[in-house]
Amino acid sequence: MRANEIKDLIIKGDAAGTAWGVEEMLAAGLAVDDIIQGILVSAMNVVGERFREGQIFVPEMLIAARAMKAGLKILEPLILQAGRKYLGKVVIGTVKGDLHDIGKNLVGTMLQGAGWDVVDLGVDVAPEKFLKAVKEQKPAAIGLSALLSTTMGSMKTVLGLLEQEGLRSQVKVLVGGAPVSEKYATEIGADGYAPDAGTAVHVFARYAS
Ligand code: B12
Repeated sequence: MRANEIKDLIIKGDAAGTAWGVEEMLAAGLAVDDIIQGILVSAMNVVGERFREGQIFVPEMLIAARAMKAGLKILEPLILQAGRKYLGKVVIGTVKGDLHDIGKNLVGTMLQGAGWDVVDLGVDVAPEKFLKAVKEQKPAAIGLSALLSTTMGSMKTVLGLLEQEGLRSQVKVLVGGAPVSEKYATEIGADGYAPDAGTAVHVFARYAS
């Protein structure tokens, strides 16, 4: 099977075919990162484009997401087997009103593989819930994910709440997700931004204990 054929399986939402294709790519010696970026993420970008152009709708996007998750599941043990030294604790979550979790999950898995203890608050996480987690878990950093331009504003609310509660200096705040940029991160006063999970591992590493 070729990379493009697997991309087509993801776009069509064939989860079993995707999983099988990813296994075949691994057996052929392709690196995990290349499978993620070159095949899985690339396929989801096509799905996003087609949705934007009105060629497909939410149900198709949803089954494509399921296929992508099936592919990632095959790769997960390989990402986690790294077993490096303990780096500290991070809290991650997708912001309020936002249900996209593939990117957030991938960042979480890669951070775990790098040696972080990852507390995942899930999706649609209210700012108050991030605040509560900072108080209770005392993480070195929190990672906020947003995929919608209508929900990314919630990141600023989280930063404001931390400030208001006198906790801002105790925790680093990293942001990411398709509509988020380095410029936006600076604008809202976040400590860091990463465009993908691989870069996120490097950015979080700055705050390791
Ligand atoms: C799959 C998908 C869905 C699935 C999500 C399933 C799931 N469980 O996640 C479903 C069908 C549910 C969905 C719903 C919707 N979606 Co949608 N979706 C997508 C799609 C196609 C792929 C997203 C994805 O998984 N990408 C793959 C992952 C690996 O990439 P990623 O998420 O960007 O994450 C990487 C980086 O951003 C970064 N990162 C992510 N988070 C973080 C956090 C930190 C701290 C750091 C450092 C880095 C980081 O690292 C990640 C890994 O490399 C995108 C298109 C796209 N190209 O993004 C549209 C897209 C995001 N969706 C869109 C829209 C409009 C919607 C809906 C509003 C549609 C509707 N009319 O109902 C709803 C909203 C639902 C809601 N309330 O959240 C638009 C958003 C437009 C905008 N700018 O606001 C997009 C861009 C499609 C488009 N081109 O129009 N969607």
